[in-house]
Amino acid sequence: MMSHYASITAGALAAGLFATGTGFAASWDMPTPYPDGNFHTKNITEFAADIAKKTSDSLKITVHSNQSLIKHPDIKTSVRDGIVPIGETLVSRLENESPIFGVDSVPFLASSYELSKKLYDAQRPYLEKLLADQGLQLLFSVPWPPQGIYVKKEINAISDLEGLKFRAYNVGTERVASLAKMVPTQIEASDVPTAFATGRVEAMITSPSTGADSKAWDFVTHYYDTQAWLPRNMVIVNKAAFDKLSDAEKAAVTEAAAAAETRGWEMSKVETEEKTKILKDNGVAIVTPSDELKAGFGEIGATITDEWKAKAGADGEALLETFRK
Ligand code: PCA
Repeated sequence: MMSHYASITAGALAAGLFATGTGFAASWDMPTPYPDGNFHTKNITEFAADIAKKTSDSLKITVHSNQSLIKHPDIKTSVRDGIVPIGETLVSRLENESPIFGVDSVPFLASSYELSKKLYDAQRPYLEKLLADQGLQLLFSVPWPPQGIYVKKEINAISDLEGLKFRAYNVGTERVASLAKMVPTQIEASDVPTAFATGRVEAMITSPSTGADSKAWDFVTHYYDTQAWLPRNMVIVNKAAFDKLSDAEKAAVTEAAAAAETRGWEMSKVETEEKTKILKDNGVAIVTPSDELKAGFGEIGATITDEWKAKAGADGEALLETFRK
């Protein structure tokens, strides 16, 4: 575990966590999971620049992208424990803590930006409560483009996926794999190219963004544009670290977060088209799923929806009711 934090010194951390609100400039290290070129990272870099500007550099955030400071599975815990004051994670990566975190990855529940926004609005109070219970505060949350299937062959039905080694990134994608009789393995986005190159996996479901980031044309031939769900990332802050900021710094963070959320949703929409074109330009066949494939995936979605409802209990029911209003 320590190796993840090797690149920051104890002194730098102490300065980041304790020097705020006392007239000294604060510097915050911010681990994120995805690469520099990714739109989420670009948005966060702008968020950090915005805060530096608004506070005349009294609060400086250094973004450590691509799991370079802390591995994705450890980012939430590290922010909770105050090892770092702020970080980004995929919301649904936390589904094993509570089903509420995974609602954005239930297939076909909310597969447009409009519905994704409605689902976020419905989820937000529960999300904030779950995070607050761990001393965490939600700053903003931005969706990935809709999720599609990457494979090395033509697929016309779910049965064509049977037996494939499938790259998963959360509980929901593991469940999709199991229901399609595939064999799931959890792999972080930054490890996708190696996982395909070494044969650990041979198919995945993700966005055109992560497909383009990982140069999917090197290892697959087809992209099935299933538009199954739009999973979101979130930026969270350690509440105790936030509370140590001056009022002006707090306002700068909150305002920059609101701006980043609006900007991020717009970037995501633009990204969908741009990155799908990049896949195409590099020779990946962009395919609209056949009716049979759609129907089969639809059934998997219905099963996962029922399973999610059963797991998520009264809170889940209330969340879905708000969403459907
Ligand atoms: N990219 C991330 C999560 C969803 C997405 O589109 C990934 O593949 O890990």
